[in-house]
Amino acid sequence: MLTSTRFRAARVTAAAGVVAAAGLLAAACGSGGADPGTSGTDHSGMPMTSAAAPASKADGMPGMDDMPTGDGLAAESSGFRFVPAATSVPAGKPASLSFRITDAAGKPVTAFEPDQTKLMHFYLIRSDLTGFQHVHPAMAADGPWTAPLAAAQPGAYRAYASFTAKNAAGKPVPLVLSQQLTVPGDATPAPLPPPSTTTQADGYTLSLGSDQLMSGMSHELTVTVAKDGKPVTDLQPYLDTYAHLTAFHEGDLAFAHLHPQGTVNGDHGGPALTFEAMLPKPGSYRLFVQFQTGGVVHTAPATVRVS
Ligand SMILES: [Cu+2]
Repeated sequence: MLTSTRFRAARVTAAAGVVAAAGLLAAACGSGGADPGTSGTDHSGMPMTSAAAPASKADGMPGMDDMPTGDGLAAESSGFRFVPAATSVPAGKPASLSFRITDAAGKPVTAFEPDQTKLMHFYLIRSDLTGFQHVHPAMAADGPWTAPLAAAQPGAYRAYASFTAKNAAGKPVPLVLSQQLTVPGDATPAPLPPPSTTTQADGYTLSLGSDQLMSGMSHELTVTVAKDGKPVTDLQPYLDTYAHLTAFHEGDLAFAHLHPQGTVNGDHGGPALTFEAMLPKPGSYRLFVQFQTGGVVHTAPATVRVS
């Protein structure tokens, strides 16, 4: 565990920028546990897997072969680059982050295809796997996107843009790209909660299938939703599914998006939701299960261990 004193050594300011933060955090690396240290390190990438690209699109998808990274840690892939307009957002109040997706020529991309009903999915996670946000930015006609962010606590974050852009040949290219983002101030790290097969959100209890997950292998992961001890059967469609599941790998913040199986049919989802889980590397992941009832989106976090 990292002490708060050591973590404060990583106090970051907008002026210091993410480069300094990365160095300090990397220097604090190696103490294991919930150490947020390696979040600043860059990654050379993993083979493309269905965990980071929409599985439904990966099937027979032209152009998938040349995708160099599948863990969402690269800022650039297949000629597309995620370019935030700022490296920090202020702490403790709602903020917006502007960014562009640029092509190989550095020009803003404006041709996108919807995935799960949205042209752009944007995620934020702090290095200790807290502070999760999932929002849907709006694009101006000439390319810039604006992500509306809720108030964030200080710390070193990673911001992910998940989208399907059309390349010069008009072919859709599904990508997850990310960059570091700083929220200035004294950061207090939270230890990663231990693995658990149950979690709560807004009065709902979610039970996770207890099968041992193994890295690099596809598993069925079942999440069962109950309220007051009774199975829930009134889940509403959310982004064309009954649940949306995002996962982040402890340490490097590698990204994985797990896809629910089955189709949506009215406000009758639940109680069991089945995902195709393909988590590319061993270690701990923090999962964020999002589902909707009564017009409200609920977010339930859980830690899972992958061997
Ligand atoms: Cu989304």
